[in-house]
Amino acid sequence: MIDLYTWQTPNGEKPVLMLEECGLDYRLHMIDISAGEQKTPEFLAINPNGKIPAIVDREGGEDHAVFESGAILIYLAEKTGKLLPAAGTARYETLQLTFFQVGGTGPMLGQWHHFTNAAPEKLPYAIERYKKESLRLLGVLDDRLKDRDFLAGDYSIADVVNFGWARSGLSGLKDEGADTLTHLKAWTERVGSRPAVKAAIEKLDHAKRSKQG
Ligand SMILES: N[C@@H](CCC(=O)N[C@@H](CS)C(=O)NCC(=O)O)C(=O)O
Repeated sequence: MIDLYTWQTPNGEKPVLMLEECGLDYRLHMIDISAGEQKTPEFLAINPNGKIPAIVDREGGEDHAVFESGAILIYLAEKTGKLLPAAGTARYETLQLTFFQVGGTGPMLGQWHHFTNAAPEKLPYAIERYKKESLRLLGVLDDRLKDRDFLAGDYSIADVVNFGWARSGLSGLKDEGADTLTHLKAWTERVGSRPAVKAAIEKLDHAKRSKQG
């Protein structure tokens, strides 16, 4: 059994999608980041970085904790042999598009969102900088998808990791130019129609509502 500690955010939904795709048994523990539950000593013992998501794999005799969403997806892919080719060009194409997300669209869209919606002061330079870079990165994905169904050949962890942030960027930046990214939009619809993705989104939504009472 795998324990998953997460919340309903684009980073938090990635391992839920992956666990559903892989058909693994897991327990969902909702860590309310708006209430600071990611900074409790119990959670910091699992992820000293104090951010969701994290997993503890309790199978195989020894508990194994993994944090960082990209590392969690690679861990689960290697555990099951699913969604990450074992070797060769296809493996490195998948990994490069996975790292592209965790080091690119995630942080850039996260900062754009922060400076646009949360910062106490409106800083036009910061808003413009993160908007421009987010749109550029989403454009790279859009271009890649102009002649293929999935980001790295067959459906893979590259699609799982990019899905939530692409959807959030397309919606948040719709009036700022993201509405022209039609290949990316079609891909989010393709990925979003997968039964495992639908199940993951529903479970996370239900778990959040139950937690909030
Ligand atoms: N690079 C990390 C980012 C994780 C992250 O930023 N998590 C956010 C939610 S999306 C979080 O826990 N925020 C609460 C905080 O920073 O205290 C990953 O991909 O797992």
